[in-house]
Amino acid sequence: MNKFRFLTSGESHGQCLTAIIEGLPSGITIDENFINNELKRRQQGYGRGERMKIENDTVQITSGVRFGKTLGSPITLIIKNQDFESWKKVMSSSPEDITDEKTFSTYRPGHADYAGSVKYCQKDLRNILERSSARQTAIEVAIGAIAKLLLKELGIVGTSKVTQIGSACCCEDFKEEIDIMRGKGDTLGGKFVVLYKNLPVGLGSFVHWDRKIDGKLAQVIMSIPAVKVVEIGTNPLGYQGSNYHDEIFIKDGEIAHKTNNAGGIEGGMTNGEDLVITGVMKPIPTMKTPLKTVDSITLQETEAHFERSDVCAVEACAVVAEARVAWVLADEILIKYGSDSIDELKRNYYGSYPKE
Ligand code: EPS
Repeated sequence: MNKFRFLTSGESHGQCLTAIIEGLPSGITIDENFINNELKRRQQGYGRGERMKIENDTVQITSGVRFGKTLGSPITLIIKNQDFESWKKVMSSSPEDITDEKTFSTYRPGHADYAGSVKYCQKDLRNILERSSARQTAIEVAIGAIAKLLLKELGIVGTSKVTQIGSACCCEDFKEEIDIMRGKGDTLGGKFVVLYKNLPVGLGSFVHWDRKIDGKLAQVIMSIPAVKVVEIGTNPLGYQGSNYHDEIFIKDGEIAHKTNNAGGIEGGMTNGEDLVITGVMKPIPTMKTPLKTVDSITLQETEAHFERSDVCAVEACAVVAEARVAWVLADEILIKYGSDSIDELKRNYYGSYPKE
């Protein structure tokens, strides 16, 4: 069972996004500035849309933390949607406010609109868009920041970077690609890499499929909106066993691998090398130059709904992926070394073989 557990709630244009996190030990230092900086990173990146000019994502911690330290009780996080001011009536929970404003019925190909409306029996696709929007990744990054603060107590740190936008693999060309697509009313996807360092050996397990850490990591990356590909380590296609697998040797008196094609995971467990995960994000399906589609009410062929969107959000996606990997690592740390206080956790962690 998961030890680092949480639920999120909130619609894209609703009042706020909320999370309740449970399972963290007491005594972890919680730096609100760090969380807010992670939120800022998610909002940035060339190609983001008008919404990011409205929002200034900052977290409010309403439980579980006192004087900058976790209490061991559930932590509640809230991020207010600034845009809610313009959507109060449209997003009202009261039946008295019912309105046709902002309803739409033309499915956006590639988004959750069609399957979601069939599944939840909705004609107004606003009822699908609101929760399926990538807006919810803001609160996920705040949860990831809390997970990162736990990891930081043990010296584990993560970063990410964008390695491809459209067909451009060199960051000098990213802006140009995005500008061309903006001019066409089109969107662009891309590739990103997440890297975590200083991991212990043995997070995850080989004994059952659902305890393998690579499977858990693949799930959290694949379920980010618009992600279609996840790779761990070097893509093995075209390699022979002899030049793909990472030979083991003694380095400065310790066991190490000569290369890291496995991306830090062998047998569903961390092997002490850097964790390296690549994700590919498809182009955002909400497009200014709309695709052909069908209207869910008239069943006539028409053009897809567009309000506003990002041209490219791969940079934001990389930050979200970094946060989600932190969830998994924090969970695995708590499963392996778990305890009620950070002091106890550190004793377990530093006292365990083979970490000194
Ligand atoms: C997002 C907020 C959304 C979108 C984007 C991500 O805001 P709005 O719908 O008001 O423009 O900008 O989500 C999508 C494009 C999508 O298709 O889900 C955010 O906060 O990251």
